[in-house]
Amino acid sequence: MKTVNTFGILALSFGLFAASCGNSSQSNNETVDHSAHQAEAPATSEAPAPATEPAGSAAAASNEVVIESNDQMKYNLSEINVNAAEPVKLTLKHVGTMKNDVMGHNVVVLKAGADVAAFTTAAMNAKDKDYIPESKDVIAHTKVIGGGEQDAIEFTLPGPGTYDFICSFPGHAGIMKGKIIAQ
Ligand SMILES: [Cu+2]
Repeated sequence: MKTVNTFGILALSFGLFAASCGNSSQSNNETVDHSAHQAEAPATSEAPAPATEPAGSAAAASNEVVIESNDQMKYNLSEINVNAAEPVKLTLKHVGTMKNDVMGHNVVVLKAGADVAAFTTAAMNAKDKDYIPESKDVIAHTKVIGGGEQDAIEFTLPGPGTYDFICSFPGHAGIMKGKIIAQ
């Protein structure tokens, strides 16, 4: 029994060590990441964006959109107002820790009037295509990301209107959905 306790303490202190180690290495990411995945290096350098939902500005049109997603299968935004005449830069961040095969998220922007339910069903069977089935209704989409990752896309909407966006990871679109209102 004593060995179990000792092991528990060791595991705990290792966990703490690993956590503090993770924090300190994060500040050094700029040098460390060069040899690693290039796609993630700019992600971390852009990361220190402050809170993305200042309560008052939700209705103000901005074409620089940041959507957060989490381990609770939620986006932090359900309505996004943009200027229809200009390109939209949309960044999806996964602020959770779960991997993309378990709690993966994306953002799929669909054409106005798209059959969201039909698209969602088709997406379930499109795992080999990153859950983006062949469809005329897709305007743009991010890749499926896991905790700690982000992906940015840029697209231009066809014109003023209301566009559905969803997460097409199986089982998520019922909750992870919203509207882009372009004026
Ligand atoms: Cu999702």
